[in-house]
Amino acid sequence: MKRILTIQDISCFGKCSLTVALPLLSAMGIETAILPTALLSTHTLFKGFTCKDLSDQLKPITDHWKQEGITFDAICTGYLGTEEEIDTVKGIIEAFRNEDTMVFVDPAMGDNGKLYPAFDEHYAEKNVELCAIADIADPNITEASFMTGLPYRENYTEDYIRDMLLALAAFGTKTPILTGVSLHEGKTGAMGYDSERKEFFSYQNERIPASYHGTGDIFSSVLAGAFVLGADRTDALKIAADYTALSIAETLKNPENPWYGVDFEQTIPTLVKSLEQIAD
Ligand code: PXL
Repeated sequence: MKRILTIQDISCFGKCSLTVALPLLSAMGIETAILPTALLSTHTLFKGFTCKDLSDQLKPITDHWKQEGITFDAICTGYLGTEEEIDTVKGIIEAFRNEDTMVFVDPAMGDNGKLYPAFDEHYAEKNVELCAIADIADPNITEASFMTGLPYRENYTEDYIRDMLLALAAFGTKTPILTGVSLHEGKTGAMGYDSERKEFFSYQNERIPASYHGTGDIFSSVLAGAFVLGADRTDALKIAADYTALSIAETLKNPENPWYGVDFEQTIPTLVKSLEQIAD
């Protein structure tokens, strides 16, 4: 069985980060270790959330794992709290990485042209260092714009997305993947750039007119899981984008409290079935 380590906060209510990554990766048949970076009452778009920083726990926990000889096929990072924490997480990646470890970075820090309330531009710049050591980094256009300095646009051409991917690859990311990319009217999806083969790739599905918190976390977890299970980039993108869209459609059926997060639970059987398309 493959084994993944996922490093991000645990928001006790309001499905995102670890409460999304752990169930999804487990459902995909991947052993999942978690490293919670902070403990929040809810995600940060609720008013009055509590937050207990757990940064001082990261080194003792991972030192213990080292002593136990624990290894990972992949390491994924998501929402982190502070610039110092990014340094700690970089150290953990270096300590556990070997030539076969896949490193996935989702520099979760903003959406719709704005950073989340806990972050500023320095924090965004610091994320470049994390993306630089990633095999795959999957920011949305907002996050990529804050990291690359390219302007944030809601209406754009494919060339704008290509330029952004090349700017991300210039940081050192092997395969940057931009999420929330609409290349055709009424469609949305993702576009990536394989910097070793110098090839762009993309996947688009129907755009569902709704946007929820935690959608990026769903996409990132499933994408990482699919790659770890051996999917090629085309299949991984399709599996992650289709499952994200399906979960959004499911959430639309229940219009109350949309900020509670995406109703991904009911659609897990479809996710598991979709893994059959990964060639042996
Ligand atoms: O979904 C990203 C995310 C994760 N964790 C926390 C958040 C957010 C987005 O706001 O606040 C705590």
